[in-house]
Amino acid sequence: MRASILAAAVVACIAVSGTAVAHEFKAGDLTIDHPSSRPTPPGAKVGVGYISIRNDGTEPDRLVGGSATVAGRFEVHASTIEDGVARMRRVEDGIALEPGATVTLASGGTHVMLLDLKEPIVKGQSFDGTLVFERAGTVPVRFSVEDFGATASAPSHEGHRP
Ligand SMILES: [Cu+2]
Repeated sequence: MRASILAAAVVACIAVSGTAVAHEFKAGDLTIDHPSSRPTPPGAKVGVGYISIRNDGTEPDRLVGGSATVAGRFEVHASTIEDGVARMRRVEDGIALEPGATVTLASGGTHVMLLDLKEPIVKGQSFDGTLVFERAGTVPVRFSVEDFGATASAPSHEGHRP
């Protein structure tokens, strides 16, 4: 009896410590997979958001904006390499979501930039936000804060000026 209780506790621990627990949100034909963010150092004013969005419909849609409770401003950014230097710029007209396609906003590519942070983004926590689509409208989501170590190779967002 005692052994089986212990075994159950260990299993529960593993389940909780696995940070990559998938979560997704639906909005019409769109499936928004695993909105996530990365921890920020104290005093940081800029954070990131990563998401995967699949369009199972027959009409194109477009991600045009959003919000996050931790940030004063939400922007979609594209990373490019110019003269060997990683740079970011705001994507003014949003991200196209073609029928049947999955668009991934991830480290080193197109990403969400959370500006004017009101509080540090802390590993293991999560925060509410929205994504705004041209057709699907405003969709509430929740960003989970994870630290995958992939951030080490990502361009620093600290030197970034909107
Ligand atoms: Cu950026």
